[in-house]
Amino acid sequence: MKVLFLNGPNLNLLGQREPEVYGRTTLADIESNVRTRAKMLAVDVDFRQSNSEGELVSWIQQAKGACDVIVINAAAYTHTSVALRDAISAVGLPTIEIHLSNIHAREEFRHKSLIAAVCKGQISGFGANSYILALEASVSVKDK
Ligand code: CA2
Repeated sequence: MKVLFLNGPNLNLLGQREPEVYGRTTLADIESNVRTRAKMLAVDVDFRQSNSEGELVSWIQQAKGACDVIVINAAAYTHTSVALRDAISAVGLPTIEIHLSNIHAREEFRHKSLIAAVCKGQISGFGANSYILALEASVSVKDK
């Protein structure tokens, strides 16, 4: 089983800027934690980040036939991107939306996710552990 982790804009800055909001853990630390847990679960992981909406759309399209589940932290595109929503819907792979912060406890503009309705579910507010929870959910969501 293979899980594709996609990370959207500015997540490459994790741990380097605004630690009071997003903590001190870097995206590389998160990837390493995910890979450790994935080994225990016998899951293959592809872990990517892009600041470009188009690149994220292309990766979602290419996941068909290559991955079983997509886990996506679309970052700011969560709240704006019809293109990501359409790509997730078109590809039809089980997709799990994740966030480090609880988007529903933040500014009003973050409460709306344009991708939520085409995802299996949303994990939001558990910091770096949101990624591990999503990996574990991927295993159960795969064949449903
Ligand atoms: O909580 C999350 O995971 C978010 O997806 C993070 C996004 C935000 O736009 C979403 O509303 C919620 C922001 C990611 C930007 O990450 C930064 C990291 C360090 C410094 C600045 C931004």
